[in-house]
Amino acid sequence: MAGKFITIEGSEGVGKSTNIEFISKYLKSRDITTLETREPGGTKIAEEIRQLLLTTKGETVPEIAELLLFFAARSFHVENLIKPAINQGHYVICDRFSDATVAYQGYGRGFNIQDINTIASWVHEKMQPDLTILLDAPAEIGMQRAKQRGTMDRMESEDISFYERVRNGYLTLASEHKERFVVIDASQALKSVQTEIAFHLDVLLT
Ligand code: T5A
Repeated sequence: MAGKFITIEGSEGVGKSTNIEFISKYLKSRDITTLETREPGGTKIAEEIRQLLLTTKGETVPEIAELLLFFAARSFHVENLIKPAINQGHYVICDRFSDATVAYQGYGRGFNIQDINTIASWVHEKMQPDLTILLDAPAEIGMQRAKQRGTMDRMESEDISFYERVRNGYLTLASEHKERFVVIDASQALKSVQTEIAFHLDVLLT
């Protein structure tokens, strides 16, 4: 039996990594085989592209190069890891996917959303997540949490207005794709966030 594809999205520091761990444990406790992965990254080559994306090496990173590198990494990830794992019956839990490109490079940087959707369709055709959990919180809260956690990478060094556009972009995506998106208030206590996540996982499993 084919598995499922669950993505977790949201701006910086909203709690994606923390909650992927929770989702994985929750599903495993129901005898489901899971695979946790992330974007950019997930395979050897995609992780190398991640390093290129999150640092500058002293060069300007053209926005178009950034956009194409996210999709290049995604192509390796989809073909070498995500598709084979789903076909083997795993529940793949992925920290970000193409919605992140729409939110960050589309709403954040200003690339045309339809152009991004066209590239996405070249990279993964009609493949979409079965469930997308959007952790939503004001940009200041996420940035504050991310700062407390350690040093900031290239993508975490934008003005606050950039992350506000990203947040609004995600909320727009959620309203346009209600069939797969659930929005959870990530500014609440972690326990409340996880109670809501468990509810939506139960819906997916029924
Ligand atoms: N990107 C990515 C694009 O621009 N386009 C794309 O197409 C893709 C795929 C990736 C960067 O690349 C960009 C987006 C990103 O800028 P990343 O490191 O993978 O970078 O992603 P980040 O969002 O930067 O991941 P973070 O690790 O910063 O955030 P998380 O995973 O959302 O947050 P997490 O779980 O590490 O939590 C942060 C802190 O908050 C606490 C945690 O304990 C932790 O200390 N926390 C809470 N505290 C209180 N209450 C809660 N409810 C809490 N939940 C978590």
